[in-house]
Amino acid sequence: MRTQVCIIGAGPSGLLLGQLLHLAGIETIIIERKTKDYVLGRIRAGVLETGMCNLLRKVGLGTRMDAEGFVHDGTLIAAADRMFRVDFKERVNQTVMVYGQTEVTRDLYTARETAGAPIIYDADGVTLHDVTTDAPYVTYIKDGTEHRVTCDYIAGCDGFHGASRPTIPSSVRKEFEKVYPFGWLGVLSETPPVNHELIYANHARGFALCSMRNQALSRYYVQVPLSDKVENWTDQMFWDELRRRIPQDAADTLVTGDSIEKSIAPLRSFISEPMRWGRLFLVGDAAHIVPPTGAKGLNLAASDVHYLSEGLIALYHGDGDEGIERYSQKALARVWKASRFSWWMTSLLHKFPDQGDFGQRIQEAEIDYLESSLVAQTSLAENYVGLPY
Ligand code: FAS
Ligand code: PHB
Repeated sequence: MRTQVCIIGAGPSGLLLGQLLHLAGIETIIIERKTKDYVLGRIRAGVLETGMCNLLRKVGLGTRMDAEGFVHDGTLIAAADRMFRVDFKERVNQTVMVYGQTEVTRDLYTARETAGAPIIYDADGVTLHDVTTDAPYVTYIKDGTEHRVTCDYIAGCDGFHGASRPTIPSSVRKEFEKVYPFGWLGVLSETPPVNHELIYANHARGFALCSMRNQALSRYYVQVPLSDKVENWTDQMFWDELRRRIPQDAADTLVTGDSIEKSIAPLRSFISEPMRWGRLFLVGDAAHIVPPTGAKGLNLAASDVHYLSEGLIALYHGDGDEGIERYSQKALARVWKASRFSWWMTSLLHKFPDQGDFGQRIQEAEIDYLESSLVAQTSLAENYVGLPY
């Protein structure tokens, strides 16, 4: 098979890139390791920055999002015995959209299928070849047969555990990593959200987050030790622990129910530089991971896709190669700023095993400062709603 851009991975990065390129008349093939149902079964992000919303509208996927998503003007921060609100609208005149990654991915699959553009599912042994030549290609095995896709460029949209990043020699790659000494135990339940906005809670027992997908589907998280296992937690244990960590009036009104998804995600900050090597471009989680505290992971994938699609479209439309030449530099500039914010939110709100009394007091002072300073709240707001592309 032959195409112009071979995209590896049919998660949000690969699908959104594929749709933007398709609409610009650029041929793509997407190669995905799993099935569509498996990809849609992963419960992940919940908050979209304006930039991502605009990209989805740009590819004609704004209707369901704007109808079913929830525009949030602010968020709540709880600590010890109090809770205060950071008003995004007031501070930076911007908002975020609460619309689950699962729905985003579902919409993107529908758009790709409607366009009749190819996705190869259940592709094993995906391997990238000759990426530093002008004739790169990708091989994969499906139904016991090896297939080959020759192309002009390869977009590695295959996530943290994909095949793309390792294709770049370790002598070329510089990787930055911070592994946090805890994870998030997340529960999805068919219950009404405890509040119409998100509650980020700092508590002596550990962090908690109250989020949602819609008025009848709630998403909650509690910080757990890295050694913890999801099988150690009954639903009742989860609800009891969440109630201990959120403000009393929220705990009193919390509607609990059976979990329809329950999992533990480790938290890490990770960035691999450069995001381009020859004719291979890394996009989204293939290049970087952020702790979900700042709701940035999915949104960084979107800004990578924006930069790369703009560069490839300019190139194919005869407007030069500056966009692809500057892709890695431009994408990493935004990635590092979002990583800083995600690290800061994580440091502010979680209990660190080794933080000691001084660290606890510093955290409390940081939250006191945030509560009392509109300047501090403006800084949180401008990062949370998303820095400019
Ligand atoms: P993805 O990992 O979503 O997609 C990569 C795709 O490539 C997958 O479909 C995979 O099957 C495929 N693939 C992998 N290896 C392959 C190979 N060798 N060949 C072919 N295909 C291959 N972000 C937030 O903003 N908020 C959150 O609350 C949040 N929670 C998260 C919870 C978990 C457990 C995880 C893992 C991530 C979470 N994230 C969150 C981040 C997440 O949303 C990512 O940022 C987002 O999925 C990035 O999308 P992609 O870059 O497309 O990577
Ligand atoms: C979620 O709804 O899953 C969610 C929301 C905000 C975050 C992390 C996760 O910061």
